[in-house]
Amino acid sequence: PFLQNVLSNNQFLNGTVDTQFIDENPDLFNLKPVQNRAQKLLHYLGHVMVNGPTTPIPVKAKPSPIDPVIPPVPLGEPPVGFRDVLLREGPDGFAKAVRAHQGLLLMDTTFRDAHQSLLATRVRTHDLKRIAPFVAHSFSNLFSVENWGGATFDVAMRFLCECPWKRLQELRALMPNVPFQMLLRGANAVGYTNYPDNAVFKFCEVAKENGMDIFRVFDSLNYLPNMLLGMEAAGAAGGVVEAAISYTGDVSDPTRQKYSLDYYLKLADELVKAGTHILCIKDMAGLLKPDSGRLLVGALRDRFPNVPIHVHTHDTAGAGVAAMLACAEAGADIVDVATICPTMGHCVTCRISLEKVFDYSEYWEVTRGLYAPFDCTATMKSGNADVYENEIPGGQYTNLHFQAHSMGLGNKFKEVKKAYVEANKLLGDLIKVTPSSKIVGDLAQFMVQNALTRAEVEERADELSFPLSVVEFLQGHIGIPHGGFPEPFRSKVLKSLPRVEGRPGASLPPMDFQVLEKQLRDAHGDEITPEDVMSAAMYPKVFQEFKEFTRTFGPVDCLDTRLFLDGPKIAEEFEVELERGKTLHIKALALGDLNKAGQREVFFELNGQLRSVLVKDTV
Ligand code: 3PY
Ligand code: ZN
Repeated sequence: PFLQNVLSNNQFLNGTVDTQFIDENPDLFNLKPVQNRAQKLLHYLGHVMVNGPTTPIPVKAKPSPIDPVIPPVPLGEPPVGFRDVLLREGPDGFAKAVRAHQGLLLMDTTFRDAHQSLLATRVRTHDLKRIAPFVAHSFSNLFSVENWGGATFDVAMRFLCECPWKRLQELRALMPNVPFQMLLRGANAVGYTNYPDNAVFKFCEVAKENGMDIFRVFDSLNYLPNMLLGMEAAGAAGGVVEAAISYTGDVSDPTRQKYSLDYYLKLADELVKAGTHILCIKDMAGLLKPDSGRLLVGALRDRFPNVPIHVHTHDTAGAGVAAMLACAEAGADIVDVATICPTMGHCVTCRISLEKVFDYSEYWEVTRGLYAPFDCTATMKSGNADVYENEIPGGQYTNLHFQAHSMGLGNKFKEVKKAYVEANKLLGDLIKVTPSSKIVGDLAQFMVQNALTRAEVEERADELSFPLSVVEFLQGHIGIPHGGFPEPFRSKVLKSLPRVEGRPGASLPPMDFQVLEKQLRDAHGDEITPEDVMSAAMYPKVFQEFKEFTRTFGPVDCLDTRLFLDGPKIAEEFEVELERGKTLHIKALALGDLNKAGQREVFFELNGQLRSVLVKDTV
């Protein structure tokens, strides 16, 4: 009868009970842990004011001082969208409706891949949430919004100190009408290595429960058994399966036929046979030239008249829009666009209001300014057609550029790109996308650091200490590349090291989620959710650090991005909404002198009361 604890139970508070009452009412001690979120956030802000941001900053630039304007959104529910079709008809009916739709459909990648490539994946849930209702109301006829998976899962916890699941839940509530799409790295789920099969299945199940709709499944080597595993996992969870063929080389170049039209068509046959709802060409490096797109998509269209075709590209060399329009003419049903790449405005054929696109672009243009410390344009001033030669995928292209830049060597990037080409040849000309792209990149950096040419690496392969990722790749840890492993290079590197036969996940023991959950409860208390268990399953160490960070610094995802990255200025007043109806009013007052213990006291006004925090000065 009593659902109140000792702090709220009237009978208990009035003292009209004896001790037997306590035994009979265990709810009395159902006490929530003390919530001192406000003090924790002050601690965080003080820390940033004294020591600078907690997240590594690749560029010496400050977040812009200009605040984004959120365009107005009408009251009431957003209009009906494709998600309503999906909920009504299920994945098969949804795919039919997409194929039957007259005119080109768009997926907006602004919430995931675009900022993964241009802003080092750093866009926070805070800024996504603010514009989400506008997207739901203004772009209700989108095929989907890609807002999850890929690198976002790891980066959310590691660098943004926020929960990736919470992002999904909050966006779902704000955008009920537009399908959500995620990037699933096949048997690597949202990580960089193969996971046990049951982890991939469970991950998809929990993602679907949290509101994910469409799973774009790829494998970094286009290794069919890995792709099929990811597709099965997404399908078993009740998701829409979008099998994605990663594209490399150039189908229209007769001199480059390792990845020929025939290769892509045969792979597509297998994926369609396996029942994919949608077929995707994933051009992660922006290599698909208009003519090649026309050839490839045209051939797929003829072969699979009933399967929706979706094309993804990048604009590294500046030919993205032309390629997408060529693919659309050749029969693609859906193409990917973004507003922080200049492509959405170009695809005006898609019954999307130009005026709304302007408002959307303006929001992102200003919001992008907040992420200046991560903006690739700080160091990369233009597109570069050299991507046709080095084939580096979008996210990695900007990453490697940042790395070379931070070494302070302007020419280093050029050198790394050249080494990347050579490393790729050494490894047998791979498809390059996470994680195979990282393996090629690691080998390239190894070659640059040790001033080794390809011939030297080949010759001395049995004596060099290669990066672990390269050795594990050759052992077969992520699958088997098209055309097999390079010999005699592989044998020289591996010598007697064990080789994985076939699909790596098949030989991994299943993960015990009950044991994992118990370990997490022991370490972090009883508030562990099924979503937390999956975070820990994917990234045990990152999750552990994220929980420890939150225990110290509180829900930093509630802070505005400028405050999160740069902290407040002295005398700055601002508000932090912890949850609906619970807002903190904070003013930064002063920064104390360094004390003998190497600390500074930072003074704030919190809801009209003086508060201070002691912060160790580590600068
Ligand atoms: C990822 O795996 O994160 C990608 O975006 C690949 O293109
Ligand atoms: Zn991409």
